[in-house]
Amino acid sequence: MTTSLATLQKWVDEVASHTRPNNIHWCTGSDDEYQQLISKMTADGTLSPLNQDKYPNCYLHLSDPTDVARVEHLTYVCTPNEEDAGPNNNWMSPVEGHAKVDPLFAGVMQGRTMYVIPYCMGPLDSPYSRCGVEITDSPYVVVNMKLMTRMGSAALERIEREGTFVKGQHSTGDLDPERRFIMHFPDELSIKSIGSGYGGNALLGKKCHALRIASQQARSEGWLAEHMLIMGLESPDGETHYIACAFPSACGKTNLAMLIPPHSLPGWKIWTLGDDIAWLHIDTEGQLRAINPESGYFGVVPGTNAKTNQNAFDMIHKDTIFTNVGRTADNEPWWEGKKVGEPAFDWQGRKYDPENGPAAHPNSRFTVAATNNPSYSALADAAEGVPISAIVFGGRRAKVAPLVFEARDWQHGVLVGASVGSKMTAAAFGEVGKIRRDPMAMKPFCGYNFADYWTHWLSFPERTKKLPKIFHVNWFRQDDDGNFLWPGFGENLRVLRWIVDRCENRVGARETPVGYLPNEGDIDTSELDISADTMRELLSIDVEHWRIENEHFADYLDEFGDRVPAALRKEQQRLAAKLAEL
Ligand code: OXD
Ligand code: MN
Repeated sequence: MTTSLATLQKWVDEVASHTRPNNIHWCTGSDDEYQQLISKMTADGTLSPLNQDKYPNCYLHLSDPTDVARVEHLTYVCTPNEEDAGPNNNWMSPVEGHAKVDPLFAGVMQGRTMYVIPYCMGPLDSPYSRCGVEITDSPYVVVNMKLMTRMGSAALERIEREGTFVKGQHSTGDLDPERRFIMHFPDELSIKSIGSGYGGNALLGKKCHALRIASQQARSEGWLAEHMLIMGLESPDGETHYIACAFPSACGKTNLAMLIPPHSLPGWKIWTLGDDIAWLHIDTEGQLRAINPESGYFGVVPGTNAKTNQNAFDMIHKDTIFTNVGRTADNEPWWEGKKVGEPAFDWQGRKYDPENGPAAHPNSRFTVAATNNPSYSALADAAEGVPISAIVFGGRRAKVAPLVFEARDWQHGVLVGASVGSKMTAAAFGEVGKIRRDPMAMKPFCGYNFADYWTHWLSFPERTKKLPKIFHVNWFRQDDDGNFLWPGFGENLRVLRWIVDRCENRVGARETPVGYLPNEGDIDTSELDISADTMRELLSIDVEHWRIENEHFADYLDEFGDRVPAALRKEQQRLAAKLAEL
């Protein structure tokens, strides 16, 4: 297969003549193609079949041990002007960026097949969707892209019709961390990634296109590309509200998006639309609507069990690619927190020995099509997306942030989102456990200067009067002995109910300097083993902690200099003044 689109053919020819593959395969996205690639990879050892009786169509990939997470320190935004990338990104000029990676691509595909993957981020017939083409020498990337995106012939047809697409050039290279770069060229709508096969670095439709490049496009076109799950909450009366929640990587977006209501809240249903990325547009009626550009999940495996996330636990029992988990003697995948079975081998293929650390890498992943999820919402495929009632920010904080609060208005909500801080997790190479600022959970993903990004967020009240309310949640608050105060998981629905009730003006709230908090008793704790004192602590504001937090945030804003929007500074100062009054 080739293409009628001359610009696409020309680019594919150019990449081929530079990288010199043995042959070129245009991906159709068919199930046969998927199976053939799986067979090829099981034959050459890239994948190992797992126990096919208990895990039909499931395979294990063990990556190079140095290639297990996103590499933020090797990820660059290449804009002509450094200021446009901002202090939140590593920067190189486009000339320097190309000069750095192009030599690494020279001849890199010799002896390999070059795969051309046309893909569509979002439903194939949605006006909000955008397309791209990834060229890669990794069949592992191809099968992951098949599970994660709408890829193949139908996407190519749309690309040929539209004539525009994001160009993503990827090679695993020699996997040497010294020759690993993830470069973005937003003005050219292109990405060049070399030296890594890991999801966020190599599945270019995901973080590189759907967040870094798309966030730039969204800014100039008046929409938002966000690191948010999308879920629907259906009440026992059959009323469904959709919410979009931004939490940093590995902070429970997948678990929340697939939440199973506890027995004590009968009649509630949760529908999953997405677990990682939301594209938000204002429709012709002024309503904010969301689509999930992806069609599969690339989720963190450890901790997934029948109690924490029954839906995920069930869906990964078939048709799943596991990366970097351990195995039982019976060849079933095994991970810490699975609660059943024993590890016999670890994620490096060694006989399991606790001295070597966990059996599954803390950032081991499952890749699975979204349709495998028992709570999958058919509206995930709706061209028009779903209307959003609430935007929810959150992070992993032991102190400071209460269980839930509501922003006063949109402008205050932008401050709430911009000041998100969270403990770092294994999803990225770096200091796990350290608190870092992660505005809107977009620190690793905003493809341009955060100051301009906040200005863009602040412009939304000029576009519509019907914006959703903004909230902040923290499932991770701890007591002085380090015990979690809130049970989390399915019980989080109790908090989401309060959020929906606030959106519908069905419940009051108490005003505090940080925002509106639930009145005592308004979060339903029936049949929950939690004392009134604990609830009070969960919903308390420690003024001293907040003052320090707000001062840190003011210092953080200073890093962005004059570009920080005045309205955001004003919100920060307003909070400082209110806290000072107490
Ligand atoms: C992810 C991440 O993989 O945020 O979704 O790292
Ligand atoms: Mn993510």
